[in-house]
Amino acid sequence: MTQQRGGSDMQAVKFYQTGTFTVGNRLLAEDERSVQANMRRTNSLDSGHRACAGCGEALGARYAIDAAMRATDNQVIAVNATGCLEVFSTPYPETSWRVPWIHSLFGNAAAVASGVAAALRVKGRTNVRVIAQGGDGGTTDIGFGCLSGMFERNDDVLYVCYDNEACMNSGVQRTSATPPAARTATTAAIGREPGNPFRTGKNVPLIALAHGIPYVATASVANVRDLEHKMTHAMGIRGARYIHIHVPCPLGWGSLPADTIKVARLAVESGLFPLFEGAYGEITGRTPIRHRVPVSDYLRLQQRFAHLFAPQPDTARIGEIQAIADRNIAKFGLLSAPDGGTG
Ligand SMILES: Cc1ncc(C[n+]2csc(CCOP(=O)(O)OP(=O)(O)O)c2C)c(N)n1
Ligand code: SF4
Repeated sequence: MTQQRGGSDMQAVKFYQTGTFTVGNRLLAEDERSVQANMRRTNSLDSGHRACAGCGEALGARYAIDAAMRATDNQVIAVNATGCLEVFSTPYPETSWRVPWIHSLFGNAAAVASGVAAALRVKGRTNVRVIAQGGDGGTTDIGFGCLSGMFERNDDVLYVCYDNEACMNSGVQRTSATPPAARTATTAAIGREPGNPFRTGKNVPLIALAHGIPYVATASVANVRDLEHKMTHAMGIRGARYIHIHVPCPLGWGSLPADTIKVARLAVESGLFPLFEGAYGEITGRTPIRHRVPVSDYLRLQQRFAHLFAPQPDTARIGEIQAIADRNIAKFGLLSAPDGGTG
């Protein structure tokens, strides 16, 4: 619509719903809106950090810690393993964090967090909650012993793993979370088995669940409500908790920065990254797939899988990856409605 005033054309007024104020949120009661829809959210990872454009880890960390801040009335201390999240957010003497934040070594974030929780207990400050966070390399590989110890002692810490499926900060080396066939700096796309070999894998959320801890969940930056719900639920529980968030890395995955959410969503919708919750050793909930897609839709958007499609499609390997997704869908019941939910 063009408005006329004094004979001159005025700029059209467009009622777009942009940014965090989406239609869905506005139609909901205030206490039902997402944390990210609230202008007064903490914005725990503030602007000015040095993450790559489209970094899923930066997005995931802000979503997660903002939700934790709201759930605890801002009483959070974060312990951060060495990795991209730490390096891009805190180039000395600057920081983008708006929460009390401690940098640990690459492999001991869980142990440092356990120590912080113990100190708070001694001081009688149990209203202050402790979160440890790190990448998949710092969590599923080098920090795995400390993490398992934290679980076994049931320390009062929530550990959040931002899974970008490789050691990105040090130049995209393979980790135990790297998917089969993915090209990394240490799994070249050459030879009889190009990319990361097909092996057994290492499912750390299920391993966490096997410790019998009070809460385990997987989440994705593509589903902010689900992620916030899980963070909020975790902050309401005492003892050891674990949330594993899938966070695309445009640099390491060779995806477009603008496609970060699309790529994350396709990982979920294909069944390659199942969203589920568990407690005390049992799976208690799953987030169903809304529109199932073939894994090739997900793989095709990422240069790390380019060798699967050219010079000709590697139907055998794509088929093996599809079989992994199919097994996940069957195992977690991802095509049915969530337990107790409306789906
Ligand atoms: C004992 C030790 N080994 C190696 C390093 C070098 N290093 C720093 S960060 C990093 C990789 C981090 O990968 P990940 O935990 O997956 O986090 P991302 O950077 O991918 O977010 C490595 C190998 C280190 N800091 N300490
Ligand atoms: S390398 Fe990946 S994880 Fe690291 S800042 Fe860039 S996009 Fe984020």
